[in-house]
Amino acid sequence: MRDFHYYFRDYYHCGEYIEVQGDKLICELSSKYALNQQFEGVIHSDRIEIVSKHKEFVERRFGLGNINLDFEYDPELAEDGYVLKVEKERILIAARNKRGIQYAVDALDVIAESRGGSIRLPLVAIHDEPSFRIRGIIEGFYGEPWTFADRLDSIEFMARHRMNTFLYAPKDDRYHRELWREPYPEAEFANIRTLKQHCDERHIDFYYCISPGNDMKFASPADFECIFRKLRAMMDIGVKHFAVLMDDIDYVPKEENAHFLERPGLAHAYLVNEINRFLQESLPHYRLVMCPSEYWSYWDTEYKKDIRETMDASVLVFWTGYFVFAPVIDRKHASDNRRFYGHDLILWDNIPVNDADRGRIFMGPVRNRYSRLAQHGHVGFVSNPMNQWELSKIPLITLSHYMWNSERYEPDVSWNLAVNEFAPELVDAMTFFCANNDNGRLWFGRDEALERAIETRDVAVVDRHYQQWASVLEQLQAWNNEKFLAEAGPWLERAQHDIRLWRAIREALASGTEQAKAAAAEQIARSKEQQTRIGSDIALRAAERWGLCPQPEPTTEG
Ligand code: LTM
Repeated sequence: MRDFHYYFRDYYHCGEYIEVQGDKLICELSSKYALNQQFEGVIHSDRIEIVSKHKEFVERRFGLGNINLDFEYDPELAEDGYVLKVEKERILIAARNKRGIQYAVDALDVIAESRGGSIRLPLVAIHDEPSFRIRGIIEGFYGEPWTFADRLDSIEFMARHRMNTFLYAPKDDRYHRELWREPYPEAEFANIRTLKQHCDERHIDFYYCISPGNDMKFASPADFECIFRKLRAMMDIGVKHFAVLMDDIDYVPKEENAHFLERPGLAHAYLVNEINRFLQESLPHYRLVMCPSEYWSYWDTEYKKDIRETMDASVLVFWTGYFVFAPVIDRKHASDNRRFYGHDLILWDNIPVNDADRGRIFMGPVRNRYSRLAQHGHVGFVSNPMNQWELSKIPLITLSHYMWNSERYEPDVSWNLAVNEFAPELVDAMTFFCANNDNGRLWFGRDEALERAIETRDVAVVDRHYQQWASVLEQLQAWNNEKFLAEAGPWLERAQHDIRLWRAIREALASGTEQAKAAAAEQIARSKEQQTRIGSDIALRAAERWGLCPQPEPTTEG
């Protein structure tokens, strides 16, 4: 029996099923959700089709469906939440917004089982709703931004993983940060327009983020006009949500800024309030988020006080947990900071971003986040991923589970589900690859058996480790995911190098000849030159511990 209890918040099933004839669920829809039906974009499965009873009746094709489907509007449900009931004679979906309907239809696809000519559905009642109202991705890292194709794929990915928000903020998009005053060139703007359209089609909220803090003149109407012009251009293509990012700048006011607004908190609140006023005048519905310069601390400051006392209450505030890469975010950090910032918060989690660790990839799950952040003023949770989009998917699946149901989240369960989803034909190999590239910012644990082997000079244990690596590499390199192979390439090469290093070490230990020792020394030297790193450098550390690393010549100076 397939078990969905981890995937859905409340899942009631007593062991009964119905069998629907045909390869597809052709759902005859009766809807009390709205008088004017607009359900385009809620189905993304080849196995589900919705035919409207009314339309079919008019076309005299009534009766073509193989199951009845009722939609209902339920204002009591949480935003994006839904109820899905499979009964003997019909399916019922209740939701409060269109995204809720989409998630319910997706859920139907998840529980349906194709059985060659029929579809089996469990008789169930599912009541599902998210922990966070805002869930998604902020493309907010330094270094090479994602490609346009990556972004389109990420939108699909988010929709399939019950995320609803994409914040566009690549640090190296010069028009987002360095050239914030200048309009986008036509080609780049056209890409943003297409991105926004895809977000609309998949019910993802698109946020345009701007980062003027490096050289903004707070008293300059011309500078404000540059910002408004940029936001206006975005509004013209339908963008409704915005963020002002004041992270990673020298935020101490100088010269005319200091004369005008003395303290950075006052200056940043002023900037955001002006933008908020502009949005209020321009849009009936929008959201504005700001990232303060002090986004990672967990104590109160004058800056936070100025923000909480002077910035408009409706503006949401980002923070990253305590420290830029927070190993732990607990209840006290969360509730203290809600109080210090004085606004509803969105956690900008720097997981799995690797822009500060370019030699590493972080394939582990999110860990150690308080299970009830939402009960302490956190209305949103977004992830800042790696420059490598394809590799980000495994950690992001675990994050999507946390965002949907943080109360029940279990890192290792989610990690396993993520690997199974990402590489179903290669689960063992991918699990090994991920375990050896766990997130060094979150998890400091090491493989105990290997650590003991290094301590006790247990060659056989290390040997088995590298035999496993050799088999894993062979499997991964034969996989038909080109994008994965391109992005993971440097780390696969590094693993190949470690295997060679280990073989040289083993040879040097076994034969003890000067020639073998020299060969090992050469591999060791090459290892030390490598930019990329995997896990805890077992072979190199074994070589160091076992006295195989050439010692530097003692200097005669002094
Ligand atoms: O985290 C924030 C708010 N800002 C930057 C990010 O742009 C960057 O990707 C991460 C990781 O290096 N660190 C930051 O400080």
